[in-house]
Parts: sequence; C-alpha cells; structure tokens
Amino acid sequence: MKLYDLKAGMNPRRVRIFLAEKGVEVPMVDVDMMKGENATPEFLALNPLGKLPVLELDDGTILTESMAICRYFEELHPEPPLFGRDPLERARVEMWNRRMELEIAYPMTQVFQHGYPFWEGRITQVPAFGEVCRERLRDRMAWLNDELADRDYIVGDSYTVADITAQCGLLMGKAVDMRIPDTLANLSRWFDGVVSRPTARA
Ligand SMILES: N[C@@H](CCC(=O)N[C@@H](CS)C(=O)NCC(=O)O)C(=O)O
Repeated sequence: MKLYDLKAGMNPRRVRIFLAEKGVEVPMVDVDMMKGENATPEFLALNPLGKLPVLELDDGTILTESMAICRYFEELHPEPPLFGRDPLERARVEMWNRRMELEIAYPMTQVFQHGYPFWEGRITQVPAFGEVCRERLRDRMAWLNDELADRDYIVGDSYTVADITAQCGLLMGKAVDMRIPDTLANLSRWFDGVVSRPTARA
C-alpha cells in the first residue's frame, strides 16, 4: 500500500493527521505540484482529477477522496474511533464533518484559489468570489465560536475527524490572512488545543 501525498495540501494533511492519531504508518510518495507531478500521465492514470491524496492498495486498487481513505483506515484500525462510537455519535460526526468541510474548509480554499497568483492559469479566478468567501468565513468562525462555548471538541467530548477537518481548514487561514480573531475566545482555545496535539504536524 502507498499513499500519494502533497505536503502543503489541506486534504492530504487531513489523512496524515488521521493516520498519526491511529498510530498507523503507510509508505508515502511525495507528489510535487510545483513541478506539475500531479498532472503527468502516470499520475492522471491514478486520479484523472489530478488531486491528492490517493491511496494505492497492494493489488492496484485506487482510493481517492480523503474521507473515503480515512473511513477505510477506520475500518482496518477502529481504535481510537475517529468517526464516532455509536450510531448517534457517528451521525453527529458525519453532520459536523460535512459542516466543517462546507462552511470552513471549502471557503478557505476558495479564498486561496480565487485571490492568489499561485492559481493564475490553473483555474478561472473570480476575485469577487474569493472576497465573498472571506465574508462567509468571518461569519462561520463567529458561529463556530458560539458552538464551542460549552464543549471541548467539534462534536462533544472527544477528538474526531470533524476536528481534523476544521483544524486543517483553519490552519490554511495563516496563508490567506484569515487567522482566527483573538476576540473569538472559544474557537481560539479549541484551535490552540488541537494544533498542540502530537499529531498536528504529521
Ligand atoms: N475532495 C478531495 C479534494 C482533493 C484536493 O482538492 N486536493 C488538493 C490538495 S488539498 C489538490 O490535490 N490540488 C491539486 C490541484 O487542484 O491541482 C479530497 O477530499 O481528497
């Protein structure tokens, strides 16, 4: 088995942190986007979308999508449970993970893709959309701050994949001038906690 990885990418980071939380080591293949390695015919044969992460199993089976890859490892290595411990908690983890993807991680990537020269020529940039996403993020950070007033983690009393998605999304804020404002004390407290975990730099 090998995991094709993009060191700076938010989604590959989600998988690396997930694996580190599980204590699972998987051989990694670094793909350098700056050199266009994710657009070579060889890589596109693995994932025609040219995106990472990609997991290749020993029999040649390919899995893409970071959450699909994480779910596969959750089944192989159930401890510690990162997708919930019972039916209701699993549903709540799903709910919050989706929210963290759609309300935090997605607008953060759009701020980057529509507002920075790195993406010129790679996508059709619409700078105004990047600005709309900045506004949305400010609103959603305030919402998440209120949500975290009475719990330690995104879902409840334990760290889950929803925290991983939120922390990776918000980590990107450093690069696009969308850091968590100091006034959002609950969100700042939660973020300081998750980025201090030993797995945070996986
Ligand atoms: N929905 C996919 C998104 C994958 C994705 O967008 N990966 C980014 C890195 S965070 C990438 O490979 N981008 C390269 C490109 O768009 O050219 C997942 O969750 O794995």
